[in-house]
Amino acid sequence: MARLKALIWDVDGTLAETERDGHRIAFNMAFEECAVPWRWDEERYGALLEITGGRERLMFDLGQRADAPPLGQRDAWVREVHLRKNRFYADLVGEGRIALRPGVLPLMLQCREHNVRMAIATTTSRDNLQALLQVHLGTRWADWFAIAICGEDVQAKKPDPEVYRKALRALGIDPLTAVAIEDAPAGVAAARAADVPVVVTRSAYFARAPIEGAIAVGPGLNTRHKWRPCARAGADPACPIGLDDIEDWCAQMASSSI
Ligand code: XBP
Repeated sequence: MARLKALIWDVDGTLAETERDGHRIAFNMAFEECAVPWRWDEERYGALLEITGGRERLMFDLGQRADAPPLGQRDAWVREVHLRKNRFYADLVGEGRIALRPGVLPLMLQCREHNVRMAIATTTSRDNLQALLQVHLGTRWADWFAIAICGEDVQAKKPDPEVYRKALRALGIDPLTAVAIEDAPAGVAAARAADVPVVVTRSAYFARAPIEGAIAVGPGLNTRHKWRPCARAGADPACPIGLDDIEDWCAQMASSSI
């Protein structure tokens, strides 16, 4: 492979456990504020994650409820609840209640040190991204990334590859010189359809989900334990995953496809 030029980060589930501990809680707070009795428990929300996009997820759920608002009012209702959800979400992450997943910051710092550019490719909105990253990377968080493509920047959300294609175009690089970091099958499908190799750091909701087409799958970037293929031999297993490991996996992918 040509040298790794960019890491493209997914956000929800990959940078932080924002689905279980953030969006889900914030949706429930919005339901309460809108005086509806529904609450999404962890299990129900996990099943709903098959639908990407918060508004789309809520609309899907309404389609299964007998007590949902009438069809003609649904769009406006969903918009209103989603807006409120995002306000609660910004408060939750703004208070620093949701940490970055272990291993994320060390890999980001290594990218900066070695001039490997970074990008964001996410289904969530720029406001939600900003709320999360300014707490952890500071008010100049955007300077860490060459480009951030968010939900409002695309016509079709993941698993559609548009978000990755846009990120590649903005970076001006060949997909095989980038690597995506994802946590879930929809994200893997989006990156693969754009020909970007993917490393999967499984999140709580996708701990056992079948993953196809990734160059490596593991439990988190903070450890070299339990990665398939194995992380760099001889390195301390307690060390986080680094650029060397990612380049090894890319090289293995390249040699197995000859
Ligand atoms: C994950 C998603 C998002 C969030 C909610 O995006 O599916 O929909 O659950 O975000 P990714 P919004 O993994 O690509 O970061 O409510 O802002 O849509």
